Amino acid sequence: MHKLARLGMFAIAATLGAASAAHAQFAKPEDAIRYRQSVMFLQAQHLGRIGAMVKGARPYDKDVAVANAQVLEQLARLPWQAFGAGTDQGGQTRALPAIWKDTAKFEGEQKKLMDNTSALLKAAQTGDLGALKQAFGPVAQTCKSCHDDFRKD
Ligand code: ASC
Repeated sequence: MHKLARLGMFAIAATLGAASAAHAQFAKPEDAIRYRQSVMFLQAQHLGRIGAMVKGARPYDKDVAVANAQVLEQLARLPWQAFGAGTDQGGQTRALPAIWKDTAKFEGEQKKLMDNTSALLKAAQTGDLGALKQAFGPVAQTCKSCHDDFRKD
């Protein structure tokens, strides 16, 4: 195959790969549930690492803050595609029916998390612990407000 044609095929494959990651289809509802729960597990881990510095339990380290904030910014985009129709599993998870009823509000929480994690990354990149502390609150608060409305207990 011509070099350029091969390059073109690669570009198309790479684009499709990125698109399918962003619009993942799940083989079965259990996979969607495991996916979103896995993402939220990671979110708790990475937010916790920044939280430890914000609360003074760990020494402040700009590089650690940035690395974790980068992961959080990416993770914030991921869980939502895994809340598709038919993934409520008859109330066997902590996902509340409001997720599928009050879609606009749920999407508002999604946007808040994406915006607040982007702000957290920018704050981390300043290297200023005070800025990191300020940006940490809104992220944790968004976890909480979304769980209050859309998660059981
Ligand atoms: C976490 C976690 C949450 C949020 C929330 C912040 O680490 O598991 O649900 O932070 O507690 O208020």
